[in-house]
Amino acid sequence: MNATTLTISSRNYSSWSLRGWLVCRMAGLDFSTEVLSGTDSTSRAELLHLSPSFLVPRLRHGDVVVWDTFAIAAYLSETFPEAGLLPRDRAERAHCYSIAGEMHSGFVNLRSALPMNLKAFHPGFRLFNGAKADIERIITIFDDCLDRYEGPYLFGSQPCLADAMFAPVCTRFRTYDVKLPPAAAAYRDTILHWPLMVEWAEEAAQEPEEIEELDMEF
Ligand SMILES: N[C@@H](CCC(=O)N[C@@H](CS)C(=O)NCC(=O)O)C(=O)O
Repeated sequence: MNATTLTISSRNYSSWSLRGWLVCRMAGLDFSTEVLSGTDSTSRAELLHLSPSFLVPRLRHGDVVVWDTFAIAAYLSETFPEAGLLPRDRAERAHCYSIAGEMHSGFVNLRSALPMNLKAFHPGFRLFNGAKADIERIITIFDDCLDRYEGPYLFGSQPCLADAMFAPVCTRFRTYDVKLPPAAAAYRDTILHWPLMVEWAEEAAQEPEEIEELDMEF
């Protein structure tokens, strides 16, 4: 087994697994992916043993163990500084940390009302006001970045940590048929066609059918 292992849960439902996997791939890490479903007691016991937070993603890189998406990204950007996980410019990096941090700690209404589910499509989905406020803020973030750094990714021509953090949101915009202004819609499509996202979505499509308890933010 590869000494470098990323532990994740569902590819279809787990937005944090997706973010963790994206940053590992963007860093150029050679790793194997271990999927723990989290729905049966054996998997949960295994997860508790592997990840002190009881949450995925969790990365083992040789003798280093790191969990929580932001910590994994920080560790990878420190270990592979040339991989471009963060913008080179200090002010841009501060901006990237700020919006990635907003995603990591916020948008609770969006996350609970519009859970990631790559296989689903809900045309005309009715949004409640709390989720609308989150979506408006995310559109402002996208517009601001695309305007300042000229796209097609949030900080210019290459994807960085911020794109990994917002990638699951772009899948939710498609799943729940969220109407977006043109620049944000173009960015959503850039993310959905990002080769790493296409690869992840293809593997998610192979997962066993929907598990009801998982159809919630997670
Ligand atoms: N803040 C954490 C959130 C991680 C998280 O909530 N992970 C979910 C899956 S998306 C999880 O492990 N849930 C527990 C379980 O599946 O048993 C991070 O950034 O990694």
